[in-house]
Amino acid sequence: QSTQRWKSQCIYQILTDRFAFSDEDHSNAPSTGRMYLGGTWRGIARKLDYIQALGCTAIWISPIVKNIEDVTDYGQGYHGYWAQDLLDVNPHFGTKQDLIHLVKQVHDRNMLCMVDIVVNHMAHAGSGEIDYSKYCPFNSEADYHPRKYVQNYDDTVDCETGWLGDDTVGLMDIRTEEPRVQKFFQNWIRDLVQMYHFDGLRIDTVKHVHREFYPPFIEAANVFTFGEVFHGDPKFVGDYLRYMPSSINYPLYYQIRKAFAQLPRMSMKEFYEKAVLEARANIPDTTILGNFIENHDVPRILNMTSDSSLLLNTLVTLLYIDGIPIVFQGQEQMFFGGDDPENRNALWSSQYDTTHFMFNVLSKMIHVRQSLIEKFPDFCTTLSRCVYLDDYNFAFERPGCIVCLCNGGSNSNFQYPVSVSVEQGSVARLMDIWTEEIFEASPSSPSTVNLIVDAGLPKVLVQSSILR
Ligand code: ABC
Ligand code: CA
Repeated sequence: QSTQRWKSQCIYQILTDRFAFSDEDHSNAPSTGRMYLGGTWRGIARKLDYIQALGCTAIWISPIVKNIEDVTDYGQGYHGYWAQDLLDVNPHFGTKQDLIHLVKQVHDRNMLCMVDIVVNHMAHAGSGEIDYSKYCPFNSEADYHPRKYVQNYDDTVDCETGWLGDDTVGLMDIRTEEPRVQKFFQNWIRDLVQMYHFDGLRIDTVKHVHREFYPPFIEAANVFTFGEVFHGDPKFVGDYLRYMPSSINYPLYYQIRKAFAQLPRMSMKEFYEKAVLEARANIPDTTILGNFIENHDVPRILNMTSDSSLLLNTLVTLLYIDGIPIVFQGQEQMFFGGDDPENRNALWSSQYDTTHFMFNVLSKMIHVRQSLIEKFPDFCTTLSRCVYLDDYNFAFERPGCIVCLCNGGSNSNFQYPVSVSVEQGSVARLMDIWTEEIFEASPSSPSTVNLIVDAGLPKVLVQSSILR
């Protein structure tokens, strides 16, 4: 039932160092770069109103363990992925008490908390000799694979036993195939989840640990889990889903990029074939995947296209297509940074503006989604059904709504008929969530409404009772 509950969430991805300060906002404080900037767990707890105003019901926070303190050419471990001590927390983010307090605050609001974790590696700055004694618990050379950087991500052995990173920061690859190491991790995750009462995990670098590691690990964690399988091929990702409940949806991400954000844009017919049909053919349940259009590893959408219609279409896709939507902090303030670290700018620079146009657009879409889930309990488990498709338009139905996507851009206009299934005995009244225009379908079934797509904008039409 934990999985069922996760399916109905809208997750907000937080970079703990770059979300909020403990005590008050300093909108002019530094907000870019590769050094710690000062965000904390208390800061997150203080800003839960903001996240709830947006409509998100769960948060995903950065890895919590103590990282190496070195200042490297890639800066500091502000993101949390450069572990040194798995049994201690990152002092830059706060104390154990602060973290317990945060999760409690989250639960008091009936929200969920997912924690990011890394089992693949610890980190070492530079190419020099390694002082193993400073690592916990893996404090001997024998705990790691020999230093040899991953060359070929498509070679399983290289990918699983090689080191990520380079001579600036080497990610010391732990011998996760050894039973004693696995035993440690199983106890570690059980204790960690119990101590802080986390509701879910996001497992980092999934491709870099052999698959058999995961089932007993996830069983010990005993909470819902997304794996970060960084790969665009649904077949590749689907294979991992035999070992873990869910994955971050990179296959969908790449198709969204190709259809809306990169030139030449692929047709919506191809989008439907790849993002919907091919995904379903390879992934047992696409409604369980973690959908995103931005995260801390990829450029933001506005970095790839400046067309606001296309941007809005990606957001509508994120929120209404099969799967669990994940909003990355800053999306609601129209951040536009490119590759890391530009995509990781701190949110305080936005002054947490809840009157921002995009904050309100997103908030509306997220709240409508939540209302649909309340009214139609099968919303989250029902696959979208295509009701119209051409080169530039793809419309689909999910319980209580019809969603129209268009990738013609803001200079395009279209008109097309969509047949609406009319509930027995009643007349379907569909309302556009933006214009509140009503589309009435007559009881003769199937009946058709004529849709006008203005300026390439997406449409969300819901049963009118949803908006009341
Ligand atoms: C630092 C600097 C960077 C610098 C880098 C060398 O070092 O910040 O500017 O370029 C953490 C930090 C990073 C840091 C790294 C390394 O550590 O956040 O700032 O980069 O020190 C996860 C996390 C990520 C985290 C780590 C490490 C792992 O989300 O934030 O990084 O704990 C690979 C891994 C993946 C990892 C990702 C960053 O790198 O598999 O787990 N993410 C291909 C490969 C992927 C590869 C990806 C990106 O490129 O297949 O395995 O991800 O390098 C599609 C294909 C895909 C393909 C893409 C590009 O094209 O289908 O397979 O992905 O079509
Ligand atoms: Ca490994």
